[in-house]
Amino acid sequence: MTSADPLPRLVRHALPTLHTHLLSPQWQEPRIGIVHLGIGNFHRAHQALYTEEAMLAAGGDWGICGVTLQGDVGKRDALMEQQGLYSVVERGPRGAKVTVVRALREVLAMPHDHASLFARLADPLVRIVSLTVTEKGYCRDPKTGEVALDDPAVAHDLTHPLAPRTVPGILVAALRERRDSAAGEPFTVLSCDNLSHNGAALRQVVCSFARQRDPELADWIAAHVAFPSTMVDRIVPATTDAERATVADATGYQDAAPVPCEPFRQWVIEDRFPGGRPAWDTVGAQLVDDVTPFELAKLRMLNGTHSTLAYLSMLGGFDTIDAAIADPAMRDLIHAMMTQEIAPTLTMPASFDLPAYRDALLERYANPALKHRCAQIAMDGSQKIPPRLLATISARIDAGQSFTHLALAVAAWMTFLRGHADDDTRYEISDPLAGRLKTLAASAHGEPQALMDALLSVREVFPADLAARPEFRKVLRDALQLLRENGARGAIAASR
Ligand code: CS2
Repeated sequence: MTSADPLPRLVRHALPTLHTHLLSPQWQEPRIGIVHLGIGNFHRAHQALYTEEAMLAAGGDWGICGVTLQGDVGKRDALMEQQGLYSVVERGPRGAKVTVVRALREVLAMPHDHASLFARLADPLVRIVSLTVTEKGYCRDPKTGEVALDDPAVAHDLTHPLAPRTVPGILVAALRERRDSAAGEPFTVLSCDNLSHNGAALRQVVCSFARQRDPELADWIAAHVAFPSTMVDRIVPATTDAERATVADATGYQDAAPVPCEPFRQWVIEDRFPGGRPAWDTVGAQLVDDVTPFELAKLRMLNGTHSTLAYLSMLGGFDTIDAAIADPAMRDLIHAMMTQEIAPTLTMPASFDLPAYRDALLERYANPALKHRCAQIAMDGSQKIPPRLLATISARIDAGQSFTHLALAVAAWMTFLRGHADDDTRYEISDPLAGRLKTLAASAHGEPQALMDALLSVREVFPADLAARPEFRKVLRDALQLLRENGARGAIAASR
């Protein structure tokens, strides 16, 4: 081969030459036992790896069929040309570790592969349907927790139940088939998104969708389908050419879809799987009765500070999380926010060390190799702000305690919606409510009180009772004023 020849593509018959990049040389191709909706980077660097390790440790047919719900045939084809193989590039302070993952057996793109997906979902070998579809994928009405009937995609699925496009529509159609099949056995539905009480939240959305058309089916789902909650954690940025180059150098193969991630990972799962599950507990996942304390700690400590870093950085001009946390004033602010405002709202099992959890987070953020872009975390703020920041603020107000740092984070999001940094650099706002939020923010012409009044009226984000609380309004207004007068960097310095 000359240097101009392209590298061969990563495919299964190359595996024997790749043993230094495999978790173990032994491998028996499993049949598909899991359908995963939302085959993004997170799943591929987290649950898919745990699942491969669990199969290596204890066997089982838990191969994965991954589904993209956005019609992303490019992603499907890239992964299928590699027969489902892809590499995880773990980037730590001591360099990169490349692992080729084999657990993914099939990739489908909805709506194109509708028939194949429903054939899979009807297969009794499929005992788990897991999801990473981001907050907006749940089509939830934030006021009631039920399916959002005013969402046009939900309305479509209710009138075309055999051609669903939404997550609740797909799950209900598949569960109906399972109920009516000879075995009559459902699958377990496993939400792996960053929502509070993600299993219960998904159960409510699915049951309320089913109830619209078929109350008996809704009752059957409520009685027979398990929706365990989980807390998932691993920082997984978007793929760049750097990963493709790292994989090519390390393996000599071309991987069109590698995934970067940090070395750390954690998974806490409620152990309710009537149809069985991979032996995730043997490979580091914690199987517990109640995931709530872990989920709240992660959402509030990690995701809450991540969003804070993201919005302050978009205004103040830090590109990546490691650059932001390297700023001493920003680090002090995030440390103080976790120590003084977030940690006291959490009730953890005795063995859980919150100060150590905080320090580990700060160290993870400082990872210089990861290059996690703030713009990525800043997406979908309308979905992320309530569980990550507002729930903590409500808990602080209820306890009569201060929340100035948390309010600064919300103020930074509101200010971010104007669409430019303090130095006037423009950026895009990516959010399901982007159009409305941008119009509301623009109508305030930068005036703190007007900006606050306009955005607090968005009920999808701010519950009426919180938006009306005088303590909240006062502290938030002061934070908006601070940002307006000093810019983000000045506000961060003033908050130390
Ligand atoms: C991040 C999360 O993009 C974001 O909003 O806060 O994806 C975060 O990296 C993960 O939840 C870490 O487990």
